[in-house]
Amino acid sequence: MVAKRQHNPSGNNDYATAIATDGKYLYVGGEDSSKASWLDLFTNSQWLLAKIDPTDLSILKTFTYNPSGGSDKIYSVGINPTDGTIWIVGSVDESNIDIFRSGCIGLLDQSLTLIGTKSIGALPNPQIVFDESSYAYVTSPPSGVYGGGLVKVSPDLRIVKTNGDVKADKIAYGEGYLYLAVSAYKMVYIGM
Ligand SMILES: [Ca+2]
Ligand SMILES: [Ca+2]
Repeated sequence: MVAKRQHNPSGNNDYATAIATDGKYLYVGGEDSSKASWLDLFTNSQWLLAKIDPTDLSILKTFTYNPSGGSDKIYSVGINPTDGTIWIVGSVDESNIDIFRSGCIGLLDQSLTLIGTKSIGALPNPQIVFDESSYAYVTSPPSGVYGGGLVKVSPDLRIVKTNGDVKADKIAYGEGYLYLAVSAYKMVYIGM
């Protein structure tokens, strides 16, 4: 290992769950529990994105977003190849009941100023990829007893197409095709 940098925003559990680069900086996304307290049983976490200098791993800037009073986290970070905007996708867990979690996109400029957000419905574990026209594709595997799917989003944050039949854990794009990695799920019925 050449270098290491730790960032510990709270005394509770914090997670780094996503990383991307625009060729100049690193962007690491995750979950920051600094908003949580014993009053809400440590469930009020928020999205955290850190902009990092790759030469010394120093943290240049951080961005937090707390869309609900529940557990919220970034699952994936993508860089728009055309304009360099930073797209963070993650979960919103208003109820703290797993099956009701939803997904959201946050769109930021390179100084980590929030340009806009877009709810993507029941896609709580979203992963993002771009095509060469800078359209984003966001997919999520099934969660709980429902959820998951695929949405195509325009560079100005409009949902242009949805496909509820495609539910994937990870996604890649190349030469006009989307490539999806999917786990096999098995429903477990207790007491039946
Ligand atoms: Ca911590
Ligand atoms: Ca929260």
